[in-house]
Amino acid sequence: MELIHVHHPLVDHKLTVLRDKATAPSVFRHLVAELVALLAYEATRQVAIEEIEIETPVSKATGWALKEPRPMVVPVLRAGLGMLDGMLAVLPSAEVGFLGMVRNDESLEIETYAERLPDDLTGRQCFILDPMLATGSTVVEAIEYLLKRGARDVTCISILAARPGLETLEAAVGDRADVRVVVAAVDEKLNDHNYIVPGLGDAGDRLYG
Ligand code: HSX
Ligand code: HSX
Repeated sequence: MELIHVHHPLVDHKLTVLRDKATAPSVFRHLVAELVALLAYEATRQVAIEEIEIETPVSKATGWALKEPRPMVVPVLRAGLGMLDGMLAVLPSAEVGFLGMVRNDESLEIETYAERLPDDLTGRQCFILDPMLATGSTVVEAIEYLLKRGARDVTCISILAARPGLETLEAAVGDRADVRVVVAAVDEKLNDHNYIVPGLGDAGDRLYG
C-alpha cells in the first residue's frame, strides 16, 4: 500500500478551518469540495491515459486522452457524498458508483446497506471517497469489495486518517502496489468511541447533521 500525505499550505489551511468546531456546515461543505480537488490532483497521478492525435487550428498534434474503461469514483455514504462534487470537478468523465456502509461500534464489523456499482469492474481504476479513515474497517471493506469485482487498482481519498486505521489497512492489504491512500493529514490516535483525535468530529454530521 502506498500512503500519499499531501503537503501544501492551502491544504493545511483549509483542513484547520474544517477542524474548528465553530465552522458552520455551509462553510464546511464548501471547504470539503475545495480540499478534495487539491487531493484529487495527487490521487490521479497514475490515472491511465493514452496517446491520441488531434488537429489544432494550426497543425496536427499529439496529445493524451483518458483511457477506457473510464475511472470509477465511489463515495461511501453518507460523508463521502460531500466529496463527490469536488472530485468530479477534476475528473468529470468518471463514472460514479455508490457504497453505503455503517460500522457496528461494538464489533467494528461493517454492514454494507447499499450498493450501486457494476458487477464487473475488471480493469477499472477506482477512487473511493470517504473523508475519515478512523479504525480503517470501512475502507478495508470498501477496497476488498472493489478488488473482488476486478478493480485494477484502488485509490482511497480521505481528508483525515488516524495512525491506527492506517496500520489496520496496511495489515489487510500488505504490500499490494495497487492500493493507494491519499490524505491531507494523519492524526495519531482514536478516542474510546473510535473518533479521530484531534480530528474534526463526525464528518457526516458536520456535512449533513
Ligand atoms: C459513525 O459514522 C459510525 O461508526 C458509522 O460507521 C459512520 C456512519 O457514517 P456516515 O453515514 O455518517 O458517513 O461513526
Ligand atoms: C466515518 O466513519 C467515515 O465517514 C467512515 O465512513 C467511517 C470511518 O470509520 P472507520 O471504519 O475507519 O472506523 O463517519
